[in-house]
Amino acid sequence: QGEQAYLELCQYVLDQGTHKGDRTGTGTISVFGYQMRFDLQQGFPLLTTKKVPFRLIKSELLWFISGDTNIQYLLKHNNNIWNEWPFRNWVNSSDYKGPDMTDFGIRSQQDLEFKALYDQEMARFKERIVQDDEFARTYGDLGNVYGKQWREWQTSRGETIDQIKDVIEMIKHNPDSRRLIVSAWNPEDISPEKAALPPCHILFQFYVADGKLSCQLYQRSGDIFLGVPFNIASYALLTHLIARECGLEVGEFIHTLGDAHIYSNHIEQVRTQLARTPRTLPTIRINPDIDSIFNVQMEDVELNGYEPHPAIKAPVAV
Ligand code: DHF
Ligand code: TMP
Repeated sequence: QGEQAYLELCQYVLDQGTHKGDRTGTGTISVFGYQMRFDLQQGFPLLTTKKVPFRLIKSELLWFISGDTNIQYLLKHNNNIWNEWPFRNWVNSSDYKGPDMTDFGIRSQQDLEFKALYDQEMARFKERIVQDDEFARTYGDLGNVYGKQWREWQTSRGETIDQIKDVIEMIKHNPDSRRLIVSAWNPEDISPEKAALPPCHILFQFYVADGKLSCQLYQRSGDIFLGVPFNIASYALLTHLIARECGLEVGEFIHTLGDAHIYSNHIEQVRTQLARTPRTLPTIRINPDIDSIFNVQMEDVELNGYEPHPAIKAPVAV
């Protein structure tokens, strides 16, 4: 069963990982280079050993596919997973006049009084992003992140490339191609001014054999407890959507990780999860009337038979 591959990764990093500092100052246990395989015929790989909010994975993927990079879309879908990064740009800007929010990620975990202040500023920020389009344009945009790179890659000649549209055409017309690739990593675009967070899932490749579509992702950096469960389900869903559009069955999702790490403040949570027994994987159903991946709406993707263990909370490292 697919979930086992994830639990083995967790155990492997706990057993074999080295302590390593990181950009956020949190500290991690980390390994370099790891691969998991998920047979998508065996069920949809949404973890059952903790509840993973599929609704958030779905709206994030539809946001990428639409080419949008502004968190206003996510907030309108009640999705808060990307708030911290544009918020950081806002509180570091000269327009921000509120209380000092330096290192809000770490401080809000250590200082309850500060956390109350942070929660209040974050609530104000979110409200303004939703209500004030002008403010959202300036402070809600993550820059050159997935949506932009997938749908409107900027070329040096000032043109744009729609990598998703192109790869779908290639899968339909030249399925044996060994160049079925979408890349999100552009060395020109990784400076903090151009992207709030340089892409973590950098490159993916499709493969067609025996009427089945497989997908392999290279992820340069993986937060094993929080990000990776989302990433697995997100790419599995993308593979389902593209397979359906191309008249193919689903094959495997292969997840290749570079720096695979467990943050030091997630270790207890990982141990709790490892003590649980995986359940039957859910399945997904995509509305058969959908003619293009670009027209998929939230209600067109339905998750069935998901009966996970309870959610496990953990702070996200900013
Ligand atoms: N930074 C770090 N340090 N780790 C990440 O996983 C990460 N992921 C990003 C952006 N930056 C990141 C985008 N994806 C959550 C999951 C995925 C994600 C961001 C955040 C998260 O916090 N998940 C919670 C539930 C959150 C909620 O219910 O709103 C979880 O328990 O899965
Ligand atoms: P980094 O840019 O210093 O590698 O920090 C990014 C962190 O976010 C790192 O812990 C990996 C994590 N991450 C994921 O695991 N999955 C994701 O989809 C994203 C956006 C981030």
